[in-house]
Amino acid sequence: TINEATFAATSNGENISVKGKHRLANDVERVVQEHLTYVREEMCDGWDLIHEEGEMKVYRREVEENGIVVDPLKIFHAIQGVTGHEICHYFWEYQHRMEWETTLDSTKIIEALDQDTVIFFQMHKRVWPTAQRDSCFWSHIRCISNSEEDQPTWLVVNYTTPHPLAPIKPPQVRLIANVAMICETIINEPPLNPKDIKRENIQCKLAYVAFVNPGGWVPSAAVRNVAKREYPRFLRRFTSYVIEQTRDKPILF
Ligand code: 16C
Repeated sequence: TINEATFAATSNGENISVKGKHRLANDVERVVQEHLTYVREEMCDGWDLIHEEGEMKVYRREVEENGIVVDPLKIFHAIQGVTGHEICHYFWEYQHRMEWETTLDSTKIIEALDQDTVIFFQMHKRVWPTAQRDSCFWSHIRCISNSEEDQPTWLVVNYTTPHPLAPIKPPQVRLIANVAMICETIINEPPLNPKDIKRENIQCKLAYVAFVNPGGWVPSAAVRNVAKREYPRFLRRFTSYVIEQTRDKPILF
């Protein structure tokens, strides 16, 4: 039988869903797999290290499409005392967002597709003198088991999608984002009994990947300057927030 969700998805000719899955499940699967492949690729020609701060390394590749800056960005970081699950939890959960996001005027969930996938509508801070940007994207959190012994990989992907509850209303410009946070947990000098693992034994290796198209022309130098300043600022603030929030809580593996 065709359920309502499957019919809605097939009748407009896109996102043919498998029964029991939501209408964007195939999209989510494809983009998650692309990120898992992409994050493992070597950083070679064309990538510039634009910022280094302790364990944090920010790389960027300069790319323009029709005169619009769409520079891919990759950040690698290592954070002591937190797990990949904790980092992804705080990055994905709506109720924490405005506590660490400094580049937003507002955020809201406009649809829940399943318990791990929601659709956000966000209004970004205006960068004078350019038009204000908004965004609408599905946001998916996932745990991937690698082997019995290893800690799982956790990831969050945020990927632009259109939505009837989020029409584009000029003068706002819709930006296009494809962002991933991919985390592994390392346990240093593991005690014999896993129950004895302390925060000082754990470390999260994090990769943050962003492809952002501002959705319309913005002066190249301005975008690159804002990006170079704001991405490290975001990761610094976000990771300190997670450390602060988890300090006295039981470790979430
Ligand atoms: O990943 C981040 N946040 C997530 C939850 O909100 C989500 C966000 C995705 C959108 C990321 C693009 C942000 C572009 C915003 C343009 C306004 C910048 C305002 C600056 C205010 C001083 O995945 C963390 C996102 C961290 C964003 C850092 C800002 C990067 C700027 C990129 C340059 C775009 C310039 C466009 C000019 C209008």
